[in-house]
Amino acid sequence: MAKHEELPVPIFSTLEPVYGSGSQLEEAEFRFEKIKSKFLEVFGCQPDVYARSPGRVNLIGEHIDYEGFSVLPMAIRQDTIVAIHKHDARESPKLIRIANLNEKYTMCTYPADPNQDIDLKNHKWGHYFICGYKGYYEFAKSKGIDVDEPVGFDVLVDGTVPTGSGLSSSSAFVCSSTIAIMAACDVNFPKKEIAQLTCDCERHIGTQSGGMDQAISVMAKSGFAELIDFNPIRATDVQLPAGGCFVIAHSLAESQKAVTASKNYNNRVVECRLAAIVLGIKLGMKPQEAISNVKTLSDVEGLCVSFASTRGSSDPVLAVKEFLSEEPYTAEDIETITEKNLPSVLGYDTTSLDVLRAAKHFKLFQRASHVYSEAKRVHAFKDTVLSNLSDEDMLKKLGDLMNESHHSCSILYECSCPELEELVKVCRGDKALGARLTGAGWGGCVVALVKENIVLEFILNLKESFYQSRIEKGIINKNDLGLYLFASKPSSGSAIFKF
Ligand code: NG1
Repeated sequence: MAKHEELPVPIFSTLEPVYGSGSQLEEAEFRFEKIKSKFLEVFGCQPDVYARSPGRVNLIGEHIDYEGFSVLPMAIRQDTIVAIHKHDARESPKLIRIANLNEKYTMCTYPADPNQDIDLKNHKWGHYFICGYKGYYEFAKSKGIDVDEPVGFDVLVDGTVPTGSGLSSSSAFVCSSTIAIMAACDVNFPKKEIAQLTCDCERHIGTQSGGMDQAISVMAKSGFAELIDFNPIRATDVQLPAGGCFVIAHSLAESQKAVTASKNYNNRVVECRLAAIVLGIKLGMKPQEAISNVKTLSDVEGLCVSFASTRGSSDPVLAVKEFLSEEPYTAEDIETITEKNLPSVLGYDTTSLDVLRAAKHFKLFQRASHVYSEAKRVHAFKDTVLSNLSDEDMLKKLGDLMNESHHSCSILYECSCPELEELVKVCRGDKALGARLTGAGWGGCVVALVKENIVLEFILNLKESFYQSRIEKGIINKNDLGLYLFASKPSSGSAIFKF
């Protein structure tokens, strides 16, 4: 039997396989009816096909996917649905019109040219669909698929993943867009190829993303978290222990990842790359060899482990401690080691040049220490789940690993913020076994591991101790609390609906 990830995205003619039964199914039926009638109202026709992709919560393994290390997320039930109608080749003008069920997002219109540039300086919500559109054409071209002349598309989007929350609303949108375009063009591919393709698509928005979010959104399986490996992308089911439940709570600080990329997300990608090159050189590579061949910390992990073995250990952090300075590096400090200026070390890549312009210094020791230790925690998490420990002990150990991960994100990677710190503290005070920021950070959500039998009490306490004052200040509406604070079970991945 073909492996789950080798199969194409499933095509369903009813909602049950994805939305189950009961109130969740009723909600989904209502939602699809609304999408259908809004589509008719805006575009005067019915959608040909619908695609859905879920958001995700990362349980452990933060900021290491772009360094080539495995991560452990699960899909959540909140998702993005994209309804699409492909125009006939004779119709003109050939435009892509993208509307949203939420009227806060006004219609975006783009030409049908798949080679168009995305105007990154003028950020618009519709850009995420165009990421999928451009990426799909590039992929089809690279596979030698005969794509017809570009035509117009009418598109309606409805998303329930809270934006800027670290739950990857952006990937849910990019994945559902790409899959909707594929479905409208009558093609489908193995999920693992779509996971890679959608990761490449999302980079058109200007972030040097790692691939975790797209991989879990496309390949998730109901009831399981997934251990995601990269190069090549692979997903292994992880059955979480009984008696535990993950609660997701929004810090109410919105993280604007694409807008702050040069100071935050892309800055860390560049710092890791520089740390890897410096380690490579210190561990015996010639500067030019390291610049040409070392892209990520996983590329020099072997060298670091060999060094550690001379000290009777297998921990790459030993090499970090030996060869990187705790003091932040200036550009000049690094250039002395690389014997080349940083723009050339980074291949004059535009997003990296933006990082260099915005950075005062580079914390190579701290970033590399986080990445190697976090990569180890992911495997410790998976090994704990597979161990013979009792459910009780297993949950405690998983909680400890989540707490350690948060500490590392906060202190070494500096991707937390005051609201996240407060919320993590409140969760731990309210009997969470572990709590950590999830996703890119700098705002967004916390994920807390809680015993199933106290989930309701935990949520009520959190409401009192974190959200009530914010409701009173008018930061959020009391009736919207369910969007910001909820328990989640692992949901299923992308799907296509043709009714
Ligand atoms: P968010 O911003 O939470 O969707 C981002 C990246 C991930 C990963 C995490 C940090 C994108 C689409 N996603 O997630 O690949 O690097 O940060 O672990 O950029």
